[in-house]
Amino acid sequence: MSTKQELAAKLLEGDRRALSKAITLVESSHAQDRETALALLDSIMPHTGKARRIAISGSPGVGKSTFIEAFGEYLINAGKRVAVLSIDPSSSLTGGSILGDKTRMPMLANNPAAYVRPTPSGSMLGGVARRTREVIALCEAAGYNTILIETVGVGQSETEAANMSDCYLLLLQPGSGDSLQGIKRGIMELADLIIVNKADGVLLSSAQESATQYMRALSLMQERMPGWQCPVVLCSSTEKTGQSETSAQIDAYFSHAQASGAFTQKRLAQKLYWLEDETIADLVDRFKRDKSIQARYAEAVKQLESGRSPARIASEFVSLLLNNSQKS
Ligand SMILES: Nc1nc2c(ncn2[C@@H]2O[C@H](COP(=O)(O)OP(=O)(O)OP(=O)(O)O)[C@@H](O)[C@H]2O)c(=O)[nH]1
Ligand SMILES: [Mg+2]
Repeated sequence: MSTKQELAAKLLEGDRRALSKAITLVESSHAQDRETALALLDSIMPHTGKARRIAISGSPGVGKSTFIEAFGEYLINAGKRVAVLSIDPSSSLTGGSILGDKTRMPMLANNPAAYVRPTPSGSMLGGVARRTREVIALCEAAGYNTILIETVGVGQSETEAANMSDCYLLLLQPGSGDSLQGIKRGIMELADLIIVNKADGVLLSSAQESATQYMRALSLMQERMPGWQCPVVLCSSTEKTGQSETSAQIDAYFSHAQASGAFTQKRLAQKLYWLEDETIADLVDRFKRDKSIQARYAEAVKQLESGRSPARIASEFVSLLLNNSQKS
């Protein structure tokens, strides 16, 4: 694969090696790779956007990876091609949990109809989710029509996942009595579909009880999409029950979103968000890489010590950056 065109052509044929190579390219932190990555994204854009993008969220240990393995298998048996990605703010620091996920998803990791994204190599610049959007586009261009995005269930990754998916699945634990108390209302408000996982064995009756509680709580919340009352589904990812009900609810969700226009609206809003976020992240990258700004840093520290306003120095830095980019 010597040229960009060849890489794009192979990617569009669904070639896995080309997809891996393209992912490595967009995740590269080398400034010189960025232009190639952008050109690749330009050429594949017309072939993106047709997949269902589904976020899978829930607190650590709730069973997200096991759910993805079971549900992914169900989807593949129904003729879908499934790509599995993860948003993990720790991945660039620790080597990532997706390595672990590959062993937790043995069927998907070895199935030709599935692609489990490898651990991002090296540290990624910018926000945690920045490159995941681009990886989604690459997977879609390679013919994956269902994108499952696992999030780690904490903080920023939740909103990032909601910002790049069409449908947000929240996995919850069965729990008796006051199980609702531990769940942040904000997270529940993001959900388009709630799945009570581990509805098996000794946990089955408490799962049923929890489902009733969640439904009651949801009925008091505002609908996230007009006309869509977030359903609650019972599921066992280890016993492989509840996958067809999950799939039926997702189908119903997409039918409703498409018929009402909410789907198109959301996709456009997400593209706008992508544009803004990427503009800011790109500016930050350029700022951090700019040699003349780096050269002025030591001097700036001295100026701060002698009482100069940080706001003034920041404004000078920005002018310098803009002047430099005009020259280049
Ligand atoms: N009984 C039962 N156990 C399950 C089920 N799904 C997952 N588990 C178990 O729960 C544990 C955690 O599962 P994971 O799939 O790794 O959970 P996760 O949410 O991906 O965890 P993190 O990625 O670490 O946040 C494992 O021991 C699974 O075997 C289920 O449906 N029933
Ligand atoms: Mg996991």
